[in-house]
Parts: sequence; structure tokens; C-alpha cells
Amino acid sequence: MKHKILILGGDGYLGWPTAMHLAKKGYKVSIIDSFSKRRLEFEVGVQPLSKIYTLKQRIEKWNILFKKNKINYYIGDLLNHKFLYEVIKMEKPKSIVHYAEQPSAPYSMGGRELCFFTQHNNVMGSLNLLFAMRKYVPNAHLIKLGTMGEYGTPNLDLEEGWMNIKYKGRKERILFPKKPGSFYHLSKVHDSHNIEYCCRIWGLRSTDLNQGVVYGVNTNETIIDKKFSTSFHYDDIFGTVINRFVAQTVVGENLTIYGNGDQIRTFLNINDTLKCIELSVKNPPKRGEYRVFNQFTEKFSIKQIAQRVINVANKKGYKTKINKLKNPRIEDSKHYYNPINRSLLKLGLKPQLLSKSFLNEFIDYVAKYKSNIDKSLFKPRIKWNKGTLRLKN
Ligand code: USQ
Repeated sequence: MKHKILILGGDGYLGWPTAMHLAKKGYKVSIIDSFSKRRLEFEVGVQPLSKIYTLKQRIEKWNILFKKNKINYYIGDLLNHKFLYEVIKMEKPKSIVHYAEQPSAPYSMGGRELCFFTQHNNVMGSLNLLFAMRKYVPNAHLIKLGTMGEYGTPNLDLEEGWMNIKYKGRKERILFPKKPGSFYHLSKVHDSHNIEYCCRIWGLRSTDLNQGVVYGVNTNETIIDKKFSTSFHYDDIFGTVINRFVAQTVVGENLTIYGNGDQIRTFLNINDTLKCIELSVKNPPKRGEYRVFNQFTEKFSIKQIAQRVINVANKKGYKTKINKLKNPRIEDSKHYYNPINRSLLKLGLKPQLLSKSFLNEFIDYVAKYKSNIDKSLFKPRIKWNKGTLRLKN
């Protein structure tokens, strides 16, 4: 048996597949989740594409099938520091993978209350974790999910978290300047600063994974049993762009490009997320080190993504076209963008790229659940310049 790993947010889109993947690899996996994401789905009136079983049902089934790779779980909130301290004290994990945050940029822009929830939940939850680590596991490795959106789209080459500068004749190594595009992305920036500080002053160790936009739904483990499926969102709040375009395709809707579609983002397949986490677990930084990996495999403009989906979809007989909407977000449309992603490749990541054959299978998979798709959820409800507290249609 390999070492103990605690996965925070282990009931989520990425957390659950990560838990199964690492358990299968022989790590002793425990999960913490508060089901906050499931509650937010109720709040904004959306549901995943297919039925998602409860964490209890998922884990009971997993533990029957994989007796030697059992997963253990705790239900609770990182905002409850006593709960978190108890679990960390009991488990003494060697690695902690932290996904337990409100993940949606549009949600965070839905008015004061939703912004406040996002930043309080994300930033304070992470602070509780840092204090718990200092107290009980100062040697453990924190693998924190950050986002490429922390940098925004500056007119500079994007390094991996840090940069060397020369200013007025003096030199310094500084955190790369951040220019994020939503209160959600800002919450990750605040986390990054807090984590770097705790590595510097307390000697903790952390890998901050600045992840791009994830797409896909099936992993080697989710396909083992229907209870292991992970949540695929196509709605305007939690759905990411490629997942939305594929869902729009299968119900004969046009693809909702925000603005002219020239904005460029970085992307990766859900299976590469799992590989990147495993590589980070296997290669911890030294005590006191705060390290940042840019976790993506490709970059595309939104227009290029739409065109790729259309090319495959049209060959399959779907009549999908582009529908340019007035951009509900405030983001650069035409911009320079040159991020690097050297570290994970150097550690051995072999990317699974957005190929025609992948899109072909992905469209077929989503088409199986076509009748579950609520088309009214494609229209973006939240506008960046006047977020509404009540999410009206
Ligand atoms: N977009 C469209 N049409 C749509 C949906 C999105 O054109 O129907 C555009 C957006 O304007 C944006 C881009 O696609 O320029 C990406 O939007 P997204 O909703 O796919 O992703 P985003 O809001 O950036 O957030 C997602 C995840 C978040 C993660 C982030 C990585 O929800 O948890 O941190 O991707 S990154 O974008 O690199 O910051």
C-alpha cells in the first residue's frame, strides 16, 4: 500500500475521478466533502447530464468491487476548522489534494451574496486547511487546484507562477503578476498568496496547479459502473465551454460563442487532470517550497474550439452552426497569449489531445443522455457588469 492521500472535494466533477484513480494506483485514499456543490446546483436550478449517485452509494459500490483499494470518507465543511483538525489529526495524510472550492466564475459574478459566498468559502476554507497542516502535518504535501485564469491575459509571456525581474538595476524573483477575470478567479489568487506565505514562513510545501478549462467525462474508473459516473454540466453556471458545445450539438442548438470568439484559453482532458495530480503526488517539492505548475495541454481560441466541434458534428449528420452572443463577461477579446506548461511535461505527462476521434466518441456519449438536456440552460443568465442576486431566466 502506498501512502495516505486526503482528497478535499472528493464528491465533485474532478475530485471523485481523482479519488478512484489514486485508490486504484494503491494509495490509501480518504475523501472530505460537504456537498456544497450539490446544494449550489439546487440553488441555481441545474442538474448534471446523467444521474449522479450519492457519495455513500459510490463508495459502498467501490469498496465491494475493490476490497484492497478501499476509499474512506468524511462529511463536513472546511469552514468548520474543528472538523477539519479532527480529520487531519486522525488521518495524518502525506498528500492533500484540495478541490473543495466553489468552481464557477459566473456564479461568483451573480451579485454581492454569491461573490461573498465564493470568496469566503474558498479563501477561508483554504486558510483553515493551512492552519490544520501546520498543527498536525507540517511535512505533508498540499496539492492545490488553482487556475490559469489567475493570470488573465496580460501582454506578457506567462511563466509558471514565478518570474525573475530586473527593476531599476536590482533583481528579484517574484510571484507572476495576476490579472484575473472574475471574483471566482480572484479567490484562487488570494489562495495562492496565502499558500506561498505559509510555505515561506512555516516551511509547508505545496504545488499550486494552475489548471486550464477541463473537458470530458469518462475516465478508466468512471466507466466501470454507472454509480461511478462523474457530474457533467452543460448549463450556463457550471458547464465549461467544450462540454457545453457538445451538449448543444446533440440537441441541435447552435454553439453559444460569447463575443467574437477570439479569446484564447488553455484546455486539458479530464484524464490528463488525473495524470497531473498523480505526477505531483509522486514528485513532491521540498519543505518550504511553493511551486506552481501550469496544468494544461493545448490552447485554442473559442472560435477554434467551436469549429473543431462543428467539423466532427457535421460529419456525423448534426447541423450545428455558430451563434455569436453579446459577451455576458468582461474579458479581452483579441489579445496576446503565450503561457508555458513545461513542468508537468518534464515530469512525464503524455497529453491526450482534443482529437477528432475523441470528439466523435464524446458526442456519442453525450447523445445517449440527450433527453435529459434542458435547452433553457444554454442561455447565459449572469452578466459581469450587473450580476443579479436572483438568478432569473
Ligand atoms: N465561453 C463561450 N461560450 C460559452 C461558455 C464559455 O464563449 O457557452 C467562453 C467564455 O467567455 C470564456 C471561455 O469560454 O472566455 C471559458 O469559459 P468557461 O466557462 O469554459 O471556463 P471559465 O469560466 O474560465 O472557468 C472554468 C472552470 C473553472 C476553472 C477555469 C480554468 O469553471 O473552475 O478554474 O475554467 S481557466 O479558464 O483557465 O481559468
